[in-house]
Amino acid sequence: MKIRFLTAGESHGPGLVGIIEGLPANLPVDLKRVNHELYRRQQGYGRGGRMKMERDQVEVLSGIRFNKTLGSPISFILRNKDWANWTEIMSQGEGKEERVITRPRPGHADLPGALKYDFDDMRNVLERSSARETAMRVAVGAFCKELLYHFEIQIISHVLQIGPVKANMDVVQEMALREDALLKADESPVRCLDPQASQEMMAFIRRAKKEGDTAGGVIQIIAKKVPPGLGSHVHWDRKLDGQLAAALMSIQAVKGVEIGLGFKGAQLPGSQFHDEMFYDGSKLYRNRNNAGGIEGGMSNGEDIVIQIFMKPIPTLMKPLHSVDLRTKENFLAHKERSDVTAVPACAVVAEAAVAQVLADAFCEKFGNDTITDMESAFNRYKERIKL
Ligand code: EPS
Repeated sequence: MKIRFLTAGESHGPGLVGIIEGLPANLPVDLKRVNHELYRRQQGYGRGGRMKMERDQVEVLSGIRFNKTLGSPISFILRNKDWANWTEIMSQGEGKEERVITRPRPGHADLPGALKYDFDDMRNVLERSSARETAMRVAVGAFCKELLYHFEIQIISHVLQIGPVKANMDVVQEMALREDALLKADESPVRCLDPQASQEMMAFIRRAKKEGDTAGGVIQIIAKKVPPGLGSHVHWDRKLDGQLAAALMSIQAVKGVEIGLGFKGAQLPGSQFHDEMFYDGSKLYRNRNNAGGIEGGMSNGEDIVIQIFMKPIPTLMKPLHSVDLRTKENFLAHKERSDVTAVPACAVVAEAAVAQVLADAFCEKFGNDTITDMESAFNRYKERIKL
């Protein structure tokens, strides 16, 4: 592993902190672009009150000088505006025991976290398991995207399904290949490239909200212009698909990852599943991309295509059945401010996770001391394989 990162911070604490180590020196960094990624994560139809309050922006503490990386760890903080309302409840010294959580939400980290860490106030679990932490993943991913942009790699995401409402695959697959796909997805309040389905998804979210319910969905992430040979077949923990799946599954509420055609491939014979190769006189090409751009744990030069499933958020305004852990009485689960759906935001977080894994694999393949050495290694490689 060449790129490492740590995140810290509680959802209603003073702020979030991130450190990323391993990006090469002299990489141009546009902090406006980094903060724009944080803004993108805050969008999406169906989000709760918190996103109206916060204006997520990182303040960089180290690792960057004159708009370029130094090769040293980049560290940054993001202050929670909501902290002002939680100073006593989240105090690091004496404080107030208020908003105590004793009734675990089914599907949330509440119960296993309380048992594992010996807490009877599950606020101590919620504060860190909260998807607020994904703001830091997006910041880490945004720095990694700066490296990928430098080598013209683009990562896009769009929403395929929210609840039962599905996008028309013919419409979205064609649009996803266009240059402006990311901008078009950003323009939809649900990040869906099918305008008709976008409207239906929003109507579904409104219905779920009225019923005190939440909604999950399916997201597609595509990485374009990835060179072949990232990752490796030689050892299990170096396989690119394994690394991508682990990074994506570590995002709060993500419960499934498919590469390329995914589970639909189970019904096809090998002759229809695998992507045939042809030579057109100057370059090798394929008739399809069912492999999703990865063969043998390595990128193969095609677009990397991934789908992920995000489960519905477990905080319901019409709560499910639960048990009070202090009194052992049957009760309804804890309820507090939350989102009806965060699927569009999760798509932006997923882009960041993919960016981090690809940047790491890129550094492993081409070295990560300084950008000029990396460029020479990359150009030499392109020349050898005649990309
Ligand atoms: C989130 C911040 C949270 C939630 C949401 C995502 O803020 P709060 O809990 O103060 O409303 O809006 O988190 C969850 C849904 C969750 O289950 O943790 C954010 O910054 O994205």
